[in-house]
Amino acid sequence: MNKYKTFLCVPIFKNFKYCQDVIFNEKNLIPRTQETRSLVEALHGTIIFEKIININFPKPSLLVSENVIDNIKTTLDNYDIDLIVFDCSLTPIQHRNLERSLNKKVIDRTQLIIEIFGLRANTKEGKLQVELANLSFQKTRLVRSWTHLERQRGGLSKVGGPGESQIELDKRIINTKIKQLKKQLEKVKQTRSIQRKSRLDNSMLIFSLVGYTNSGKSSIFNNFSSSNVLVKDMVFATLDTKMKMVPLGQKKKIILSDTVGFISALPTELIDSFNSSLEELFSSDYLLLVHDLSNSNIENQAKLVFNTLLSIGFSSEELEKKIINVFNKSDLKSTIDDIDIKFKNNNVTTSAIQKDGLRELKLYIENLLENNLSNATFFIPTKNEKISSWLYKNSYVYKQTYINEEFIGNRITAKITIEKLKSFLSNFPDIKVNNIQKKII
Ligand SMILES: Nc1nc2c(ncn2[C@@H]2O[C@H](COP(=O)(O)OP(=O)(O)OP(=O)(O)O)[C@@H](O)[C@H]2O)c(=O)[nH]1
Ligand SMILES: [Mg+2]
Repeated sequence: MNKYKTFLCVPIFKNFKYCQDVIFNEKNLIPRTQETRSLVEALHGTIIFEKIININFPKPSLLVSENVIDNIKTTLDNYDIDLIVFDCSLTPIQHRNLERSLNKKVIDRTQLIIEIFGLRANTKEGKLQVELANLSFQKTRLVRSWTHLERQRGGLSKVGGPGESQIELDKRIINTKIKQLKKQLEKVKQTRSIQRKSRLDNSMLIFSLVGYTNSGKSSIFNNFSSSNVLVKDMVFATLDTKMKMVPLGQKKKIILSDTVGFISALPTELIDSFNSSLEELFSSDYLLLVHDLSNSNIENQAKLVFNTLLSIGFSSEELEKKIINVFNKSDLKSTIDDIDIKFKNNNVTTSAIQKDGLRELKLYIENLLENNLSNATFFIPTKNEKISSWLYKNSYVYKQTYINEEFIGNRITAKITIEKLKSFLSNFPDIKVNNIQKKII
């Protein structure tokens, strides 16, 4: 595969007013640049040249000064470059003028991330979401001036295709397409929601692996579920949510889900589009928040994940109950004493690669299950057999005895979650239930 020979420009905004995102300041330069290199790599780019640009006041028309432009031009004369990546968000005007002045294809961080999502999306829903994000982005950038890459390589972008950016895409056409896509997405979402409902109609608790991209979520998922999800030292290796049943000790089972990783300055176009992938998280009983212990930006990454979870609708109290911090990559750095993150006390330290701490994590989960389950004995009259099947579906039944005395029917002993027990009691108020082990509030 052809690799984009890339010139990476990393702006540092000296004036805090211009760096709304925590990653764009000087302090985070090293981890941020590492992350952007990884993003470029994920787009099959090879970085030929890298430049840090200090910006006091971003120029509305060009972002940087003429001096900087001349400087970049000199580099372009000396190296064979086919793509310039600005690691920030460019306005449409800045974007167009930079391409014109530098006479090269320029993309910003937003476009970089959307393109990677475009490469990675596998499911129908994922593909529709990326297309929608891409169109929303294109809509703001109808004036495009450089088409070199599109013609040579068949396009960086899925939208348009070879040569199409030559023709100015008409806003009206884009809007119609956006409407159609939204409709299609709604349909796919409805189907998924039905599937999810049927999947959730059982007693298993759902644990979702969430966290910053590249922290090791899929590595843990694969270890627990003997799956083969792509694990790669690359941002956004996973895009589509995967769910699998994981057996634990004593006949207990959970559903484990692996989700898309978070990243700083995720394009708003994508946040909107990917809300539905994150919606899966609402049905989770617990969130296994995976951190990369070896990353020097770990606290900011944790903050970003936490704030995103808040922004999609979780409350802080809910998160406090649901989050279990998994400090992964302990083979690279083992201490967590110097780390200051929310709800740090609920934690397990792991190394997915060396399979350290995974047993402890399983035990931690088993304990949670134990605390969440109550024993109970149900007396189901023969004429109410339907209720027995409800119990089989919604609890862990481990004993059933037929009784033919003053009561005729089945005595079923089961372990059941408190929530399911509550719903049983309200749905079937006439059924006798004994030996409930836990208090129901
Ligand atoms: N040293 C070390 N590397 C690890 C560990 N766990 C995962 N990795 C590596 O970290 C990289 C990312 O792992 P993934 O499991 O793909 O991470 P992820 O969180 O699923 O990433 P995305 O899907 O991109 O969000 C891979 O190269 C893994 O081999 C670990 O415990 N120690
Ligand atoms: Mg992954």
